[in-house]
Amino acid sequence: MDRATAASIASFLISAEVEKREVTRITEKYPDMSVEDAYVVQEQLIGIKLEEGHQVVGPKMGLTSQAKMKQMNVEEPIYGYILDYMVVTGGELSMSDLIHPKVEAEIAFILGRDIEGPGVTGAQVLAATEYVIPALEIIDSRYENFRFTLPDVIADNASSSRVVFGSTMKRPTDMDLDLVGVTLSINGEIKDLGAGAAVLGHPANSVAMLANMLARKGLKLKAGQTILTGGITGAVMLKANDFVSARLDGLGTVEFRMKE
Ligand code: OOG
Ligand code: MG
Repeated sequence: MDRATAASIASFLISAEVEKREVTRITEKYPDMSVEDAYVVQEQLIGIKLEEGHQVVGPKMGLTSQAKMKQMNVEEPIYGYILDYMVVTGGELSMSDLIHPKVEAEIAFILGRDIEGPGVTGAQVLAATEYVIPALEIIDSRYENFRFTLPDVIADNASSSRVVFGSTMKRPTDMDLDLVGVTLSINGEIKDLGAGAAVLGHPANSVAMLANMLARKGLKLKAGQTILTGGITGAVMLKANDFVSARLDGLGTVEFRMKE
């Protein structure tokens, strides 16, 4: 796929996001788009966002648990980027700003030092991490019914849309992140649950994999970045007036309200 085609696909996906409408998946028109092509589209998409004045909060991992891979019918983890305008403050989101949002509970890592692959291990990630915090990620695939192939979802910046961070900050070495139990509730009813180990055995392994994937492009994780490690629970569909709350053992609660 040439750069011009990649750039036009990136603009198309951004317009779907901005106009809040679902589009047909890219691989319908470009069945040969590879995973590698899709990351070129994603790179162009992020490039456009940066030109518009947005900033990267950090890269994120997606499809890192069996629950998520099964739910979305894909077989390997992917990465995308969280940008500054996606971070929700004030505990409220509007349904009218989004297409067909879903929510998932995650653990986020705030890096104290750069991490550069290849060959990064989970232990190295823990040593380079300043804090871990709880997060609710709101994903909003630009594709009809969240139906996509691996290249489609990569091109679409891994369905990134919004994120709510909790306020509990813990040193990652002060807890067993694989054993952190998580419940995801909507309007007081538990919709899904899991443990940190759902994410590649340990959420630090997700950050390590991310560093190693970025290394293939000559990129690294940077001190100060906040990194989402991937949904521990499956993603749950949202509707107006939902009150969403996740509890993570030792990491407190993170919540938000979905307005009309
Ligand atoms: C892709 C987004 C994946 C995660 O945590 O697994 C993701 C999707 O399911 O639409 O953010
Ligand atoms: Mg996610």
